[in-house]
Amino acid sequence: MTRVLITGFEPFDGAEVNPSWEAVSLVAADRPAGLEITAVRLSCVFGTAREELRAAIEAVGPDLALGVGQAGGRPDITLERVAINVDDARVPDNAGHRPVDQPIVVGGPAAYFSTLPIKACVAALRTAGVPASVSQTAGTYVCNHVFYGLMHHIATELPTLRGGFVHVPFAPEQVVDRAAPSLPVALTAAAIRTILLTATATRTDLPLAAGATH
Ligand code: PCA
Repeated sequence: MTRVLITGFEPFDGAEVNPSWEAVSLVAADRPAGLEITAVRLSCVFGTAREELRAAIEAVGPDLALGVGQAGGRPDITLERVAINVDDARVPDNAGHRPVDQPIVVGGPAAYFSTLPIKACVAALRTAGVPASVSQTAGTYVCNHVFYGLMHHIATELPTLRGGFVHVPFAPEQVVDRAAPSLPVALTAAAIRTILLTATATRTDLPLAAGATH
């Protein structure tokens, strides 16, 4: 049995839903075999979200921790490769804060890599018929903040915990009045399930080319 912590986010930037939490809660309700899943909804607030994640890790003691967030405008499921040590908010968070060029951890490394098999996850998703790719940036907003916080926690205190982050597209109901890509929440949930099962079963990542020129 693999103990898994998955997190989604509350809605932000004036939205009414956040597909990351909608999908994560579906995955937890579905109880995939072999996985003991705890789902936690994080605030979209710098600092607070990291503290909520830390408390959840302490409460659950997971083997695997996967953060999930919405990346509106992206057309596919993206496995994040790297978390960077900077907060630079395009819009205020849900507490009205808008940090610019602030380190997440003062004196911390510039970046951490995901320790999940991101290439194997992309391959498994594509095989399952779900559009997926590797992303080279998780942005500089609350998702990257939580991802960096997770990887810093792992690097400094919990070396056996495996962790990473996935961004998901808008849900269709968020884009009914504009030409923007979306993915049904049930498909996003199926994708998260596939990622968890692939990450559990895969210790050495595939050498799949998934780079980008920008
Ligand atoms: N997406 C935002 C924060 C919360 C969310 O779901 C981001 O990409 O940073």
